[in-house]
Amino acid sequence: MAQKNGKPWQWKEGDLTVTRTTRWTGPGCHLGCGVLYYTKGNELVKVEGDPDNPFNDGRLCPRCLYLPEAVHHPDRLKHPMKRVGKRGENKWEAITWDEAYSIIEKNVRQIQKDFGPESIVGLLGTGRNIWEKMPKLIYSGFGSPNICMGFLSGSACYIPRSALMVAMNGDFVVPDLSQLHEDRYDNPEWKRPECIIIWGNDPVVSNSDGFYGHWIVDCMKMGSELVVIDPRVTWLASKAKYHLQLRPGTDGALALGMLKVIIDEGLYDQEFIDKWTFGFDKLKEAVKEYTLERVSEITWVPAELIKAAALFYANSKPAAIQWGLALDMAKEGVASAHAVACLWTITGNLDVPGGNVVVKPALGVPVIEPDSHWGIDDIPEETRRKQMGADKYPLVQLGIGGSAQPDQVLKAMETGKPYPIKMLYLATTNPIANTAADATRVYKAMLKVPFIVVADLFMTPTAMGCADLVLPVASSPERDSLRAWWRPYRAMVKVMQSSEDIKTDEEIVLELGKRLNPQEFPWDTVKDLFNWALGKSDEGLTFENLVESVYWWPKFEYRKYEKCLLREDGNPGFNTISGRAELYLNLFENFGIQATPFYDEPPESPLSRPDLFKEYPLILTTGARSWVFFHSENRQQASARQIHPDPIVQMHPDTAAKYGIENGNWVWIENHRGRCRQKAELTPIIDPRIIQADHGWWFPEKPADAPSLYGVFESNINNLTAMDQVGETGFGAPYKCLLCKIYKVKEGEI
Ligand SMILES: Nc1nc2c(c(=O)[nH]1)N[C@H]1C(S)=C(S)[C@@H](COP(=O)(O)OP(=O)(O)OC[C@H]3O[C@@H](n4cnc5c(=O)[nH]c(N)nc54)[C@H](O)[C@@H]3O)O[C@H]1N2
Ligand SMILES: Nc1nc2c(c(=O)[nH]1)N[C@H]1C(S)=C(S)[C@@H](COP(=O)(O)OP(=O)(O)OC[C@H]3O[C@@H](n4cnc5c(=O)[nH]c(N)nc54)[C@H](O)[C@@H]3O)O[C@H]1N2
Ligand SMILES: [Mo]
Repeated sequence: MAQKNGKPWQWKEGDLTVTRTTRWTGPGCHLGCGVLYYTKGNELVKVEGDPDNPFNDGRLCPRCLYLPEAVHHPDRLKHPMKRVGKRGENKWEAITWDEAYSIIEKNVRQIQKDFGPESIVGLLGTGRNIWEKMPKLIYSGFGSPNICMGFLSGSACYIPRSALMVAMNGDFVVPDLSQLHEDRYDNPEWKRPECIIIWGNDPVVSNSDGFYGHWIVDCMKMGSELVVIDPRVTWLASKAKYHLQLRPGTDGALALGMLKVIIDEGLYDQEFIDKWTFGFDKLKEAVKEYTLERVSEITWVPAELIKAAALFYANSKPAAIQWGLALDMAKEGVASAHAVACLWTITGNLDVPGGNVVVKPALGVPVIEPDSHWGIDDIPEETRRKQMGADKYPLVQLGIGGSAQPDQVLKAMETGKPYPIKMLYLATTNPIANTAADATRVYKAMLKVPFIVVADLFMTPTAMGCADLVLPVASSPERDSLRAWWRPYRAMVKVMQSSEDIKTDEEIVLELGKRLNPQEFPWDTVKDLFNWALGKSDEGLTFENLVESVYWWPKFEYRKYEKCLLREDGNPGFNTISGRAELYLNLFENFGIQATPFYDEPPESPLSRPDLFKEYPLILTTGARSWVFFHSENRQQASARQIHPDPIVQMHPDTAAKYGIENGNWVWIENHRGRCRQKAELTPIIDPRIIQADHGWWFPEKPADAPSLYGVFESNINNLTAMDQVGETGFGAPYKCLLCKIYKVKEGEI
């Protein structure tokens, strides 16, 4: 493969070596920005954005700029550790990797024999550098069909939207801000969207799901205008043409209302609908009841604003929608996502330049592409049928974003039914600090599981409280690896190693896999594994030439449904049952799930639970992203804590005044499940009827041993969230639309 970008990938500056490569995890991140690592031997001295990488164009966020502090942090785990005291007692013994692998191997074999491999569950966090590899270890190595996110109720992150996209289009769909082309905004085929809707997403802070938020800022500079749908006045909302400040959890109603406006005004693309979509009549029927008056009442957004935004979107050509987590974090998040996806479909913005385009893994290569089922074929059919939750939620069988349903895994841990859970293998997740709803319930259930392994960079509350074995993992600049989230393909090259006894996730997967099922792990080294995977494409890619070229964009095509590029049978159309983009979902109909989009009131809201609302009169949304933290990570870092020292609950000054709260006061946030304390930030950016609370807090500076576990239950907003309030698909959960009350923390309570 020719070097495409002309610049060297490594050079010397004085006594520093500079390496152009990709940063991904750990610590966590969803992107994979181009960086320049400045190293001196095994020291990472500084990190800069790579100005010659079209992905991020030299820009970086604080977490990357502060990376040397994270990598060289004294709290990094340095050796495999075996628990020698009781769980939570903080008594550990450093052991060798050989001993650690032997302990895992012994337990896996014993559980396979006594209970069956399905009694082992693999738990992952979000979008870190293991999603493509861990399944191979769980499926081919452990023989278990169960892998899911770390007790994330309803798999409520991207998976509800993914399930919808798979049913509706057979593939994933993303807004097209030129990121699929190496020449970016200069690409002759690309068009700048006239309108960009930002829906339940704060992209300049979160850069979520492989989407770099500043691409929106670039488009704004070139003239794109925004519609922002968010209960808070985010930075982008303050610059939007229309800001729809809705009640949390009512996105489905809003989208249905906008669809009705567009349909009533005849602003849909009749030709595209006739030729390429399925079920428009049923959609028309489904939106009828969502009149502007009714939708305005549900959502709190003025009717004329809903109408203006809908008209602006439908009249702009092209127009794109960038959506976010808030859609997933409603019980029927799948149905809300469905309504939003109907907007881009009926307006003819699907798979056109500057609209919402269909993306597939470019080359179908394991290890590098989002292919979370690498190894599933090694599991016998009989064991596969035992996937946790698949009997209750048939979509789980499709294996969208994992193969087990987290709420059902929890129930099995608690009850031993349908079969007991005997081992958890956690990599990239810290459930009791962050991922799990109902943190104490999950903690108690984990204590019942006899054998738990955690692979992490740092000791976490979950590892401290529950693990029997902790494996020390390498950070991003310490690992050779690969990265693709659609496009581009990127190499990550190891530039240093902070301590001798750490290993990369890839090494652990390979070495453990070789012990447990050698014929399925035939590679001698991780690089051999990468080259085997890359060799499966016809592009002449090798790990070595990808390192040298830094990145590689496979060609991207628009209107693929016309060009026979989407279906396996080689026909035109979409990769769905009808061959069309399905406004009415045949797949859902087949499983007895509602096939048209609908609105479902949050299970705990002023309308659905007026009884609860009397006692808990505020609406609680949680987890808006911080510039300096990735979920529960980075809390050890002085730089991050300087910017964001304490857990913050945002509230309007009028709300604060009502409860006698002043800026900076510690307050209790409470509902019928539990409470936690955070510091009040008075701000006019939020509606007085809503508060927004941080997620992911623990305090590395507080006592490690139980019951404190680094103060993990003190400020944990997931003391208030519930497991098992999931949608009819098994996906979606109301993490961002709850009820609560607030009151000041009394003196002496801290
Ligand atoms: N710095 C940083 N970046 C991250 C992460 C991180 O922890 N830190 N986490 C990563 C992960 S896993 C994810 S999933 C993404 C999430 O990133 P985003 O998709 O951007 O999600 P959030 O920041 O949680 O929320 C986005 C916006 O939704 C608004 N909101 C709250 N409730 C509702 C609602 O009911 N409806 C609507 N329409 N809006 C609502 C909030 O005010 C917020 O501004 O970020 C990723 N990127
Ligand atoms: N209330 C509320 N709760 C939420 C959310 C919310 O908005 N509100 N957001 C939810 C969402 S969207 C998600 S996706 C989950 C995310 O939750 P997770 O992805 O589970 O994130 P963490 O709990 O921070 O755990 C990540 C752990 O992985 C380690 N780590 C980082 N990089 C690597 C790596 O490369 N290898 C290994 N082995 N370990 C690594 C970190 O040190 C950290 O301890 O949280 C959810 N929790
Ligand atoms: Mo997420």
